[in-house]
Amino acid sequence: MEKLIITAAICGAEVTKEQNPNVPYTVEEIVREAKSAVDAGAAIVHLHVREDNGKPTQSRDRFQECEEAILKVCPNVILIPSTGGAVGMTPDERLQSTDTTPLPEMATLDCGTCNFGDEIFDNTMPTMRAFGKRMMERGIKPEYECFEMGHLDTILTMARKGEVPGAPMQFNFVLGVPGCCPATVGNLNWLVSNIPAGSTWTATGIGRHAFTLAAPTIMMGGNVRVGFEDNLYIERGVLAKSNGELVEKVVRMAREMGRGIATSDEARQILGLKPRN
Ligand code: KMH
Ligand code: ZN
Repeated sequence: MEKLIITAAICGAEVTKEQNPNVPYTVEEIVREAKSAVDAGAAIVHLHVREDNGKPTQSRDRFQECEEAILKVCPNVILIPSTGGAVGMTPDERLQSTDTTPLPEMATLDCGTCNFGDEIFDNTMPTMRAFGKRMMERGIKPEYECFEMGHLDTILTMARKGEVPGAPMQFNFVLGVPGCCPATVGNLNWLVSNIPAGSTWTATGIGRHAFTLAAPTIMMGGNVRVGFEDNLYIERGVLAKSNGELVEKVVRMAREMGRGIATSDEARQILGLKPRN
């Protein structure tokens, strides 16, 4: 089995300091959280950015500032900026995270519209075509985020038509968002059974499912995402002190199950990215 790639989703667009005071907003806080995750064993940081007051933004300049600051202290980490942003943002607003210099190695590409709590996360076919075109033009590898079973078929059909980048594809199955696909082993197994041979995949369990989905994922040979974007607790009723603490728990679980942890360079090789140096 390949080594385990751990992604830390350090910030997200929905969670707040009121829910956990360690959620990062400022550039300094975002760097602090990225470093804590990388030091603990994360090979990848999935990045959203905020204004200093916590408002989610997809500003190209804010991504540039945060990415430069993270890379100063974690020079080898793989950054996956969000093109999902926050519910209600326009496609053009969301795509700004693919405008940074240097271009990101990867970016998320959300694979369909879905309920998202009380809101609707809007990803129409034209939006997804525009995002796929942008990533093909710029050589950015998408991480295909699927929140629903049907999202997988949607994105595989688009890849067959050449509307989004094709093999080798990297999927992130985000399970347990209220209103979307539940975080069960059966659902995960169905999704994993239906990806093309040679693909790679990650699973993200939302809220209390963070670690109950991580365990089967480690055993099934997938990769794991954790972080404040997805879950604020290290255990029932206990807030996590940092993203690093959440990553450390996955590292411990993997060690117990006999799976090694991939460095960022090893993750580049597993994901089919160009070597950094
Ligand atoms: N904030 C969510 C509505 C992504 O990063 O691409 C969408 C999201 C997905 O977080
Ligand atoms: Zn995200």
